[in-house]
Amino acid sequence: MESALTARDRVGVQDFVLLENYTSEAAFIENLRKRFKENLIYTYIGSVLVSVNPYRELEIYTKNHMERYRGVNFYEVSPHIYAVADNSYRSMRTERKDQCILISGESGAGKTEASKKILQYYAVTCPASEQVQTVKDRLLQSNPVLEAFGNAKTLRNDNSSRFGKYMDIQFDFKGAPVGGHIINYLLEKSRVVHQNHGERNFHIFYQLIEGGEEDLLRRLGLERNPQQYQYLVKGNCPKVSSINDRSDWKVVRKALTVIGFNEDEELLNIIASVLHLGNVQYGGEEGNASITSDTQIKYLARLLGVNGAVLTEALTHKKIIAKGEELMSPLNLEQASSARDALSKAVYGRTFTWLVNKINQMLYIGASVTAVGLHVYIGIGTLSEEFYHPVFEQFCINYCNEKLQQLFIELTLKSEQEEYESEGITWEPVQYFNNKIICDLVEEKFKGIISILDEECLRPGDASDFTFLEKLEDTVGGHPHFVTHKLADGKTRKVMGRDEFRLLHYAGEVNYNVNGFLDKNNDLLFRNLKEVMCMSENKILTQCFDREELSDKKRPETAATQFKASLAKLMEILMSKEPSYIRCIKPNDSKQSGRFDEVLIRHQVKYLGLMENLRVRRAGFAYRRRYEVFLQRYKSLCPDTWPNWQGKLADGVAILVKHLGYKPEEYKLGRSKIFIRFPKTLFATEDALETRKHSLATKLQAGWRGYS
Ligand code: AD9
Ligand code: MG
Repeated sequence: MESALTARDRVGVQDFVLLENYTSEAAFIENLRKRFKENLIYTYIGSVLVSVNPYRELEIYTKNHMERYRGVNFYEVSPHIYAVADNSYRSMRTERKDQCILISGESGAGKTEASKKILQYYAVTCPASEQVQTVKDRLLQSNPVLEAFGNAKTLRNDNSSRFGKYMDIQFDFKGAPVGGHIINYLLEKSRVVHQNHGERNFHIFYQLIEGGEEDLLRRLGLERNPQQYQYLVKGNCPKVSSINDRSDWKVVRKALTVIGFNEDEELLNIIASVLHLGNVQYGGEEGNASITSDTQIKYLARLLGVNGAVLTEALTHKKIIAKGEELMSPLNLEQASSARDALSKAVYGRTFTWLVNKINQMLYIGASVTAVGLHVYIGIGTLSEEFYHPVFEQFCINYCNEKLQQLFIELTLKSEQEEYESEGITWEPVQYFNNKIICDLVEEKFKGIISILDEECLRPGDASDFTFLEKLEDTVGGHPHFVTHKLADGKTRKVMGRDEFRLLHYAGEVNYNVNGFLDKNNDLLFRNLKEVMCMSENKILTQCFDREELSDKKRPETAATQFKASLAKLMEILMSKEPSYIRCIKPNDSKQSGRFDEVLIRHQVKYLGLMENLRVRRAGFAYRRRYEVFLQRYKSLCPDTWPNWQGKLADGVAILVKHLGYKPEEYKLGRSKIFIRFPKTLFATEDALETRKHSLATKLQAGWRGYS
């Protein structure tokens, strides 16, 4: 097939493996920059897609573009996310093997947008029947709903996903999407009660206040002014220029209908309750908190379907069981506020999980249908620490990134090795940094950071964030990837705080402040607050707060341990699939189009492990292509293979490369592919092709018709 590439598509190299100076980071970044200036935001590293956020709408996502990428090979058209989507889809259909697409990158790099483009591609290009159309619609509509409840405006991204997401789409034997499933990870619940300056709470609160109909707001007891709500004023940022809360509200309402929701009323009651809870104020004596006004309690009692007096008591007292007897012990002001906030976080967090489960029920296809799956995992967050001190959540996120990097290393190396083996080519081992040592430091049983944290969380008595830090120093102090202010000779490292520890991640160093680690890991909700919620008449909350939880004598698992377990499960799922990768890069911190901030980009290239990836990919052969594709493209350069080679493909390629003057050390012939070691060999062949085309065109212009 003739190449559909234009001269503009060829700015720089469209696959980094073709970079002459492939170990040079400067050359790598220069290639990205050149292409970015031409709005060529996509570039490959072999089969990995690197994407730079353009921060402007490009005309590259039209239906025509979708058509252009259907059924074509990577090299025939310019790099595009549709090529990745199409390739995974085709491999799934032809090889009947589960695929997964892993999308990673820092906050604002374009992960969510990338996943939407993939979904849209399938929605448009996959076959559909009426029933399938419903699944497609629901899949597409699950996005605005999840974004309303799980996304928020942060300093880095006006629409930042504050949770990790794993989405699974199932296809039937005809290749039509017939079902789906979503798993959510690590919602940033603390945002419900606190936001940094310039940031907002989750979108849904503002959408409801700005867009909610008059009657609805009256019923919920809400005012049309976000500034009235304690949970919405912390970041001092009620409006965002790129967001229209009012029209988004309409979109979300419609999406809920398409998905097939009928618990709207209960859901909105919960959202309003969280706002009312935030306005519950405490007064009274220092050691004995009382609620200053019962306005909120009245609304809460009605909206949550609980008894107001019982709720009031639970918000000001703690139930303790001493010698088999239940006692109510009063809370002081600080304890009461944090009990209230814990309740808000629990209610919101569990409602979010309920929402995901509800969407899953609507996407469920029934166990009887056999289907192959395509999975999209969208990684969470970032390693950087420019804007705030990394805390517990960041620790979890970076741990997740370490695990994903490990998966990436294992799978990339594995697939390289497998390809060489299946092609009958000798495997050449590649040196690389294996970050397993860091994963172990975090997750190892008994000795890892999570185990030590859990131990401190369970220890009664004087356990605190500081004793946790001390234990860390005692246990992992000598680990090559762990650092604190203490030096081996007993002196102090001045650049580090006494409440911090530093981890040397594969991508760079991060200092974590231990403040709040124990509380967040415990994620405790006082028993009497749980009891109140278990008595709720709100249909959603009865599913979120299970009475069994109260009778369970065992301590609930800590947040970090739960996360570790869900990550392990995720890794297991991903390991069994054929992976594709999309690595997203954010070009600048000001969300501007056209600005290429080299320092920021270099940092991301490093922590995404792109140079390492390129090195692995190039360690053996820069370039490989199936015989038929290679022959088709270059056969005109050799009289023996032109116009049609009749013999075996491998023989044709052997004759062709001999004619082109390839030296034996420059290439190898496998079972179905040719492997070329250096890009310059291929470039020379490409040049020969160009020259030939050019001379042919000149001859044609001169009226010469014959050709031999
Ligand atoms: V976060 O970790 O959830 O905070 P993401 O998901 O990586 O982050 P997102 O996809 O939300 O980032 O992209 C941020 C913004 O960049 C979007 O709201 C768009 O305005 C912009 N963006 C991202 N990708 C594209 C694109 N392909 N074309 C145009 C884009 N704009
Ligand atoms: Mg996102």
